[in-house]
Amino acid sequence: MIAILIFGNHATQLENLSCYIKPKNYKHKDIKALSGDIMAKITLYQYEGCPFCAKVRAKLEELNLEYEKVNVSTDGEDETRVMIREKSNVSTVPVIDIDGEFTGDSGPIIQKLESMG
Ligand SMILES: N[C@@H](CCC(=O)N[C@@H](CS)C(=O)NCC(=O)O)C(=O)O
Repeated sequence: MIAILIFGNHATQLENLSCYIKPKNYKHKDIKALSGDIMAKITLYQYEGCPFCAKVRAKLEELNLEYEKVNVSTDGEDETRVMIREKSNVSTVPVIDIDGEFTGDSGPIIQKLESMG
């Protein structure tokens, strides 16, 4: 059994130790957050009522990943729609941007998120 006392700056040392202390059922995200790493920036381009988008939102929440939602226009010629189509090569929503890497289609998006969890 190891007892750790935290006084002031010693909290930082504890954060560093988090690389080695992996509690049961830890999530990679928790360890990254504890160790002070920068989390991936995730933006989901979606329609609120789209079932494929709902599947992706559910996965993001299940994995406890923070993300920003952008509700896009139904107009395929809208500026944001054109941008996500060009970057993902997919003309439907959902499209996800993970640190500048765009992925479309709920199946591949979910696979990608699971690989990060
Ligand atoms: N196979 C795609 C299907 C996605 C899809 O059909 N999305 C609809 C909205 S629910 C869409 O974007 N339709 C074209 C449009 O509204 O411009 C996926 O799983 O993500």
